[in-house]
Amino acid sequence: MTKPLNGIKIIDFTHVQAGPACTQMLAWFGADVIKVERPGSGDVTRSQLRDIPNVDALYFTMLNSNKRSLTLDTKNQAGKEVLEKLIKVSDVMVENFGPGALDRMGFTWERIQELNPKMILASVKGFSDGHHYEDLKVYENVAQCAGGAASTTGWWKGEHSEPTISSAALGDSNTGMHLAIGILTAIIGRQQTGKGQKVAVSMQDSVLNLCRVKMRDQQRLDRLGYLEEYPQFPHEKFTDVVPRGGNAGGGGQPGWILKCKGHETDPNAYIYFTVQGHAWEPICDALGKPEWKTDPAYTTPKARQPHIMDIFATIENWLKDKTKYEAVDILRKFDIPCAPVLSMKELLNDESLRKSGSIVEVQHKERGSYFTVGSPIKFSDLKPEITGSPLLGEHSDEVLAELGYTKDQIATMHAMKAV
Ligand code: CAO
Repeated sequence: MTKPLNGIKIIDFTHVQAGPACTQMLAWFGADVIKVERPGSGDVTRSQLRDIPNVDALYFTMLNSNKRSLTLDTKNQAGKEVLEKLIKVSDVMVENFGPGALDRMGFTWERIQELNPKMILASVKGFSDGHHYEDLKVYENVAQCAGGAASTTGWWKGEHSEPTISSAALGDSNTGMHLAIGILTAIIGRQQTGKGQKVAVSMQDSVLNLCRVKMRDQQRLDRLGYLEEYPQFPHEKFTDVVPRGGNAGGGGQPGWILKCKGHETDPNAYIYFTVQGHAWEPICDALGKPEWKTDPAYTTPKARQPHIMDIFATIENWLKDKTKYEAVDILRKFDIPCAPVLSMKELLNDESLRKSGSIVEVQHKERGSYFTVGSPIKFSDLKPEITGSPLLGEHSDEVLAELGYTKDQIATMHAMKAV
């Protein structure tokens, strides 16, 4: 099957998670992604958090499927020449090195344009160019703190009321997804102008883009002095900054995580329950509380908010003899927005996710089979086929031959440790 990005050649000069997540997605959609890695060691995630000795870690395999691997020492003259040749024949170069690393290697944006004016250079950095922290190296959790997620996530009182990190990769994979949108936009732009351009995404900006409802709330708080949908309202005092809202999160509808049968022994025996305004009557019906439909203390969101935690406690009481699955099966009949809290084990074994291709089993030359995420984007005319990640340097000779190097020249480069 031809894929929409067939014919797009990408130099994948990325490592860890943010950059690799971006290029992996483009590879799923048909791009020829050549991962350029340092000879001998490669992407640091190959050896991080290994579960099998001397075999590429899942950290690597789950971010680098559908790619080819070329080892290249780009600080060595022969290695630099290979990269130059590759730049001349490629469409996109993606990198997420520390600030200035590409320039220090000799591949400034000016030099790249000289080599190939059609080249799209896509970069991830912790902070945007010109930002007062532009020199900082950044990992996931640092970005979550810098982008507003940590200050607005977690509990606002009690023993664990400090800013909190989400396990979702808001800084890494999320930035990679933003970069993928930027690259595709630049490819379409190039069809109009014939010219490449530089696409830059910062991790701070990408986190902030996902935290926009909290920026909304800051401005509402500045004006009003309170936030009516937060659990602090109306009994507690607001300060001048958006507070952490516990499990209310950022939604406009009051909601909470509620205990179900078995929560004493199962850490995930919970559902998320949303009290959506117009679903109030069905909620009363589902809970067997028809009197709430006419009681003025319950009929409007404003009337419910002062005792919303008591309402959640009543719902928890209703849930105590139901598993999370039983509860959702009842509530779904009443059109109430809710879901079970699912563990990674449950997700890995979820038949629907396997069927839709959101979780796939792939083969790896040394590891055997493993599970990885498939495309979360579904198309009517494209079915991405997910393949195992490449071994370090698996495609070096193949890529060098495509660039016109002879067998002898390739052997010399190996001897010089340039590849
Ligand atoms: N051949 C030769 N040298 C290579 C090479 C290759 N194939 N690949 C990388 N290098 C060199 C770089 O040129 C750089 O050298 P100098 O510092 O001497 O110029 C060196 O390796 C280290 O690169 P780095 O700064 O990117 O690596 P680090 O481990 O110190 O930092 C990270 C890692 C992620 C903090 C940093 O890359 C970063 O801030 N990146 C931008 C933000 C980002 O993407 N972070 C998220 C990563 S996902 O969690």
